[in-house]
Amino acid sequence: MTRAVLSLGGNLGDREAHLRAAVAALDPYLLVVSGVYETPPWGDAAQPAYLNAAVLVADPAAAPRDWLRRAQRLEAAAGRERDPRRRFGPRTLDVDVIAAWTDDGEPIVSDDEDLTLPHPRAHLRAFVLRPWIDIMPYGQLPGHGWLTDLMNTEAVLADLPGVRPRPDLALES
Ligand code: PH2
Ligand code: MG
Ligand code: MG
Repeated sequence: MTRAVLSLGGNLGDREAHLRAAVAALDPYLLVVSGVYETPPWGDAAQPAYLNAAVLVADPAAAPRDWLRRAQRLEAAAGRERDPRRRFGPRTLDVDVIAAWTDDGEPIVSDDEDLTLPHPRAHLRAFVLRPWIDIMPYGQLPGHGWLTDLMNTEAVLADLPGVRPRPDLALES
């Protein structure tokens, strides 16, 4: 059994439809879905605003690699195209495995180059932490401590004012 937190984001095409389709496809594994947030593009300013959300998923049979494979399948279903020259460039849908835990609640650590767990930059990203804290208010990012503390770091505080809730786009059915 593994549980995982997935970060969902996209800024091309029908952003809301891409998030909805991903959440619908994850339905068999879905435990909790965050609110939707409109967020300024991080890392490459010349692109539209993103919609971001986070989900907590569980599967008795899934290893961390299975979450990665499922994430990539959802990106492909949204017509994701990768531009190797723009690492942080625009995309229809990005699904990142942020953290995963065993059945016993032990954090899974991996430095595999395809799947680093926990995600190496999650602690710095308001667009990951803000939705995540919706679904795990007492959560910790393995290796970095309480989400509530991470929300108060300089890097995250600088970006938080730009992160706007979109209650009109609730993904939960
Ligand atoms: N994802 C990126 C690059 N920049 N900015 C926001 N606001 N939200 C994202 O999900 C995002 C980003 C690369 O994965
Ligand atoms: Mg990403
Ligand atoms: Mg990604």
